[in-house]
Amino acid sequence: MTRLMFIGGFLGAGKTTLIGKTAELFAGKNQKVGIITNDQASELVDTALLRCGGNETAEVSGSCFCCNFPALEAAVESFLEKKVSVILAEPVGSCTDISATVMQPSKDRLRGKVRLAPLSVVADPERLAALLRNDMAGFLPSAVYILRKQLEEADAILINKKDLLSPATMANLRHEAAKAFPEAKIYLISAKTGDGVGEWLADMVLDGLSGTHLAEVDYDIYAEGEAALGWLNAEMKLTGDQVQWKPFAERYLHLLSDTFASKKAEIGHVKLLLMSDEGYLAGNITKTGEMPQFRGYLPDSGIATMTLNARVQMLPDELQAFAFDTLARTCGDAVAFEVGTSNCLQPGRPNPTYRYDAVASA
Ligand SMILES: Nc1nc2c(ncn2[C@@H]2O[C@H](COP(=O)(O)OP(=O)(O)OP(=O)(O)O)[C@@H](O)[C@H]2O)c(=O)[nH]1
Ligand SMILES: [Mg+2]
Repeated sequence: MTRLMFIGGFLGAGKTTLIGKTAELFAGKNQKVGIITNDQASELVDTALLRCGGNETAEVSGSCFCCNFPALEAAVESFLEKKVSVILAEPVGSCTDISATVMQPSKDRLRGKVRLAPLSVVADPERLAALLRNDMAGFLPSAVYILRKQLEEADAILINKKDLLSPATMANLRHEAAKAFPEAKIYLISAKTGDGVGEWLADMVLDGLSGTHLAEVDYDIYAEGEAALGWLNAEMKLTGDQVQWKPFAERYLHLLSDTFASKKAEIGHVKLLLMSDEGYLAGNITKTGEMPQFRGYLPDSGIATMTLNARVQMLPDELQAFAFDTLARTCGDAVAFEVGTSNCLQPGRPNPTYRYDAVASA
């Protein structure tokens, strides 16, 4: 039976990177994989990036999985028709209460069709350490609440980016996370290198451990936390004369990072994808003040499309204005940009299709 795996966690924790790595591992065993991405709006960097990696992808956009469960179900069904062995699904990084609103309904509504894997929640080690120290300065308490609830409801917590950690930091984080979130099994992984991913995957096939508990979630605080983050999804065409795209993207992300830092607007995740017929370049900043990280390669050329997704603690109109002003500064006279679509929003109050108040039988 097809396995359905939900891989959640806060913005920028490494969900998409882990999904890409996991898909690679399954594909290496000749297992067909389907990936479901999810966002409040269309034009997703994650979907485009996963497709660049050769993955078959379906998108639930315009609403999160919990608030549009029928769309999630339809995406699962479409992959079942294609006879995939595994479906990997990434909920929106600012969503929580996934156990009550996605895992439990999946047990009932997809019974006999899929084997549901444990709810895996990916955590950025720096953010996790800050949360455990009660020191997530920068984010409003209601946004921090979402991160805490995501970890509370997890069956498995994956402390990611272990390639950046010393052995002592790893041991300490594992110990502290186990104390704070005793209902979850803790893993240390690097989604980037694949270190530890095999060990976690081996446990994902164990039945009976999925959606084992619910977190108590106050929807007033949750809604306030979601609304604190402005959301911008935009796509544009860039043209110039043999533009060097890597320095261009570096300049843009550095300028954006400086702009948000000067406004004291905490970054959840800013990601961009530059594409042409000859390649792609993805750039990310997951925290205020962080150096941009890049993947992929895009040769110099006169034309490229850019998809930009930004989740930043500020009003969406302001976010859009900063993003475009900063782009104009980056382009100067050398590059022209034409906006195709741009959608900025403040996520509304979560209103789940189903919400269980008890764990459903497996
Ligand atoms: N060093 C290191 N960086 C990583 C690792 N996993 C992810 N990253 C980086 O973290 C950033 C965010 O990764 P994503 O996979 O896009 O994060 P996400 O959780 O899908 O983010 P959202 O979809 O915005 O919620 C990217 O720059 C990744 O390259 C890891 O294991 N090690
Ligand atoms: Mg992602």
